[in-house]
Amino acid sequence: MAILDDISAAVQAGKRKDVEELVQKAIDEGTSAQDILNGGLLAAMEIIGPKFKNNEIFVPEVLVAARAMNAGTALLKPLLVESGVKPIGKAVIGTVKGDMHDIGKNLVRMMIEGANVDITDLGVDVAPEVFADFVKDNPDLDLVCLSALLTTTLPSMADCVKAVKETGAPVKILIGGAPVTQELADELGVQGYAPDAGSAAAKAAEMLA
Ligand code: B1M
Repeated sequence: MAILDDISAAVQAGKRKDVEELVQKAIDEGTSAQDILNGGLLAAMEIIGPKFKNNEIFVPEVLVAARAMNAGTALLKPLLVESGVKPIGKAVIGTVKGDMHDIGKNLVRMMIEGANVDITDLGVDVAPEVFADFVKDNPDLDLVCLSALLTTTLPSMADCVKAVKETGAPVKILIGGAPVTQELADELGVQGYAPDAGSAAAKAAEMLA
């Protein structure tokens, strides 16, 4: 459908106003919220993710695209709720204790949100007990996402993983950040690692499937 391709193109170009206008037009023309989400907004993310991963586009482009995408999702949200389309899962994200870096974490959050996941952001410098308390307070939580940018905060990431595991809740854990590797994920016994925001959204969707 041409309008869905136009929505996808506008998201990729980061044209927030165009996205809002086109999504509203599609709604007014009777296109279902589900089709707009899958065929327009999420279709754009499927193109942006790999491009970012392959260094064809960079942080500023991804940020504006994610913002444009979120503007479109905001218009669809009430309709999706009405038509019973549920997010694919519930997640929480934060940068681990001692670490104040949040640019990458914010990108990851936006991309995961774009994959239709209900995600809460606990911010930066998040202590293990804060993650653990959130897990305990939210029994319907599926996924805990931990970000670390400093080699010195990798032990803090390990503490967060330990605290979440000790709650005994059946949540999965996804980790990432510049010094984080698949080897560390294996060592910590977590279910997921992603090297960048696009892969994190794909991995989260895979882990929630
Ligand atoms: Co800091 N810093 N910094 N810094 N900083 C780095 C990370 C550093 C590599 C710079 C360097 O020395 N070359 C270095 C770390 C060295 C190391 O430990 N290996 C460093 C240092 C040492 C420090 C301080 C200690 C400096 C000091 O005070 N002496 C200090 C620490 C403060 C603290 O956290 N306690 C510090 C402070 C800061 C600022 C506050 C000035 C600022 C942060 C601002 C902010 O975030 N609001 C800052 C910045 C901006 C950087 C650099 C320049 C850029 C980081 C960034 O935002 N990159 C960085 C050097 C660099 O990377 N060139 C550096 C862009 C972002 C999109 O990428 O964050 O990697 P990134 O996120 C990626 C992936 O990592 C991944 O996806 C993201 C998107 O693709 N990812 C995940 C991230 N989280 C994920 C989670 C996932 C999956 C993927 O699943 C849940």
